[in-house]
Amino acid sequence: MPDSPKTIRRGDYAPPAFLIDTVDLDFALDPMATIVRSRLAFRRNPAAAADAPLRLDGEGLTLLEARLDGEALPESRRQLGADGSLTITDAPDAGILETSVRIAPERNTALSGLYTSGGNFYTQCEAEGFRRITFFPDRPDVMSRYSVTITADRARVPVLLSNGNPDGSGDAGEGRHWARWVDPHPKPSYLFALVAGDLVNVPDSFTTRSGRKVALNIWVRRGDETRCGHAMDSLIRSMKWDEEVFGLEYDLDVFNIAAVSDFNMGAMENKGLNVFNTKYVLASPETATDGDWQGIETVIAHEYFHNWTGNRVTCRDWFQLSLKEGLTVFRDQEFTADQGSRAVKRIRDVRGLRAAQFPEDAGPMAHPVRPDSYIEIDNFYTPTVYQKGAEVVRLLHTRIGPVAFRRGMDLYISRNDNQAVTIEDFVGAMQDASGTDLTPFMRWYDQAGTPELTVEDSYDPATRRYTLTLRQRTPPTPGQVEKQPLPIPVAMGLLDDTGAALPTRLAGENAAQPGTRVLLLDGAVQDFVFEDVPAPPVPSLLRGFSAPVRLKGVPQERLRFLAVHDSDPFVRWDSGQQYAAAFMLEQVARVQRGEAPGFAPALADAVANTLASADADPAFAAEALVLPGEGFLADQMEVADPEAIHQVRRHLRRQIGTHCGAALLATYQALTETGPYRIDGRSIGRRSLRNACLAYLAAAGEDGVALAAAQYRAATNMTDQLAALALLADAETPAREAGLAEFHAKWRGDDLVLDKWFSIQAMSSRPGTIAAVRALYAHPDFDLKNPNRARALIGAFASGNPLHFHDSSGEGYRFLADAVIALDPINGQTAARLIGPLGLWRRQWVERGALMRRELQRVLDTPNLSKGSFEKASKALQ
Ligand code: B3K
Ligand code: ZN
Repeated sequence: MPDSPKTIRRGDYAPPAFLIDTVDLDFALDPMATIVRSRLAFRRNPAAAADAPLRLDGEGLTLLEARLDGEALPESRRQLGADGSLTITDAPDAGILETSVRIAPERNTALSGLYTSGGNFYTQCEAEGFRRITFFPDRPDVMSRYSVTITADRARVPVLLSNGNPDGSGDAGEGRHWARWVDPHPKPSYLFALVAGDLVNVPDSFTTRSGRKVALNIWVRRGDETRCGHAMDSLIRSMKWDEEVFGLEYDLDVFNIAAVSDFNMGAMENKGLNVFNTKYVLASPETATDGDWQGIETVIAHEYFHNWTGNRVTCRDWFQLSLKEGLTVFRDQEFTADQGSRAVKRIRDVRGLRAAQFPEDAGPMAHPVRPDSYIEIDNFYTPTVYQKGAEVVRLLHTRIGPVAFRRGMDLYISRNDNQAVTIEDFVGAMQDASGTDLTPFMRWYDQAGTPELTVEDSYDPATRRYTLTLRQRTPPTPGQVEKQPLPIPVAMGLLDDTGAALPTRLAGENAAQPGTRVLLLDGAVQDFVFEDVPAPPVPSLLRGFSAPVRLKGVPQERLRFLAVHDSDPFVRWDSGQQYAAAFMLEQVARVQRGEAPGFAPALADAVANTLASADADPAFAAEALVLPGEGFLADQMEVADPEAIHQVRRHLRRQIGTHCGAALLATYQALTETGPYRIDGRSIGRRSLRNACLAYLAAAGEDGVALAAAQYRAATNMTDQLAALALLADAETPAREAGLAEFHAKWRGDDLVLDKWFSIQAMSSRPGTIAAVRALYAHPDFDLKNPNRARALIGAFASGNPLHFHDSSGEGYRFLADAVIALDPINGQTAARLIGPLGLWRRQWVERGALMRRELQRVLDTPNLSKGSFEKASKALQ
């Protein structure tokens, strides 16, 4: 990087100089030379400085022609900047600007802007991809009405799609045809989409509650039509749910989804034309795991819900990203919770938050939910903006209650419809609808780091008073050393020594409250005094994970008690996990002292109890059976020890598998499915419980491994087949090579399934895995240009295999850096996203940390590094 790329700061926001009321686009599609003609009706923004020039973003565009109010613009009146932008000098206060540019979609490997995949055309414009298609003020606070005409070869490109409603089509002569689309709703440029090619559609329809019939289509490659049923079903359920729960109805005549196998992320909510990674559309029992089915439901819902939270009401600038993302994740979480088990959904979401967001918040890339600055906005589509952002929305929901929250949503939408707004507008609507002062909650958006919550308590038998002292502290994060206390809603209850709930009455209250109540901790330390408590109670805190904090220091015996007795399923699950984690960390310390790890009979008892009552809720039982992951344990340690953690976890899995072998086998056998594959929550739960049992049995020894091999051969669905193959991939057995070879031969024609084959090998704990990963990188089926494939190998290894990634030779780090350096010039966005694991060097031993830094420096020293990779590597080194 010759010059350091520019940092964009939130405080520097200024309104756009010009607004664009209408955009008429005309595409003549061709893989190597697409011509994009644009007609913009512009006018000076009354809210901006009166002398600012008309500046349009552009990137990699070849300008063919520019006309202002019908006249060709002389070169003296237009400047092409080094950054690719186009500036018009002495622009009138209003007028028509026409430009014509040439682009080459076939050469676009960055998959941002207009690109081809498998010979078809697709776009991706969020965050700043529209400028790679045409000159435009490419920022979300410029909202315009679009009409789009597409012309292409009829035989090769029979389907022509864009946003909004269809508005005519016809013959264009010379074997070409055209179609026109009009979107009646003003939108920012990042929501523009075009999809064209040889695609087939799976049609359906939805009638809105006001009686409008909406045509639904999922567009896929020929041959994939049979795998769209679940996506369509999820879409229809999402549309209905948003009407019922939020009163929000769809607002166009058509809703199109197009699936593409080359895509930088999961999916994109373009108005009326969502573009999806095939991973989140295509599913059949033979090819998709239960996790994939659930992922499809979540992502379909998420993108659909953006139609209101994101599209109709959008973000003023990219610092407000969580305004649409945190809120929309909250909405998709609520949707899924309503479809099945709310408790299991909450457990999974918290597991995900702790696995991805907590480490981010404790590392060099820690940033507030609303960041203060960025170099490349694509780097900020993070677990903090999405998942922690959703937790902050949930805090508000908990604080003001569901009725006021719904009123707040109505108010937010009615006040801000068709506008680009800020997080203050959202919190302000919630405040006005609830009559509660929510200004202190803004700190959750602007302060980075995960607060630690500690508890002390005391009981006075003479006065029958019980005092709960809650304390909070947020550790410093880069650039934010001083932290303020946050308002933390703590959902809680008190239990007597039999586990029965005690009614609670705080000093000053007239009546006792039964069940769960919410305490608001809003200072650094606060006492909550409960009256009339008959005996020393056990507090159950943070029910339902009422705030994204680390609850610390709860004694082991209380955790054991809560794991069995609490009425709140989240606290039962979490207490079990915290108990196991504390025990495992003690064993890690033993291993570090050169001693053998021990075993706690309490863990075997817990497994036995879980199995005994598993039938009531198999999905919950499966969650409770799984030991805390290696990453979660590493995140609890000041300085991680990946080898010792792996050794302890492996040891405990073997011990549990041995001690509880009979019960595990009995449960395993009782859950063997006979009927057809079903995708309801209970069937999924039964499969995950059965596979959790199998994992323990395989850890215990040969018989279990043989059982896995048998399951692999007999499986009729991908969930069971892959679960068994992953166990084999970790074991020393001839069934391993045979299984992997057979799987590859069977699925080599199916990209999404083949990704799984790469991932399970990348995550294997066997010795020699790094060499195996290098060999897979050179495999003929590996394709660095395909983001799914790159993530399936490189991402799975770096994020999902701490044991080998942190190999003391530094080979794991070197592999990752090599891959990032190779990928960066092809697709900087996907390369930058892979860098993260190298950033956690401070949490490793000094020697390892030095090796990690060396690789980061090697990335940073690469000539012409993308600004996204520059930002990630340089921040990681700080
Ligand atoms: N809004 C898109 C993400 C775009 C990422 C750009 N680098 C998907 C989503 O959150 O719904
Ligand atoms: Zn989103």
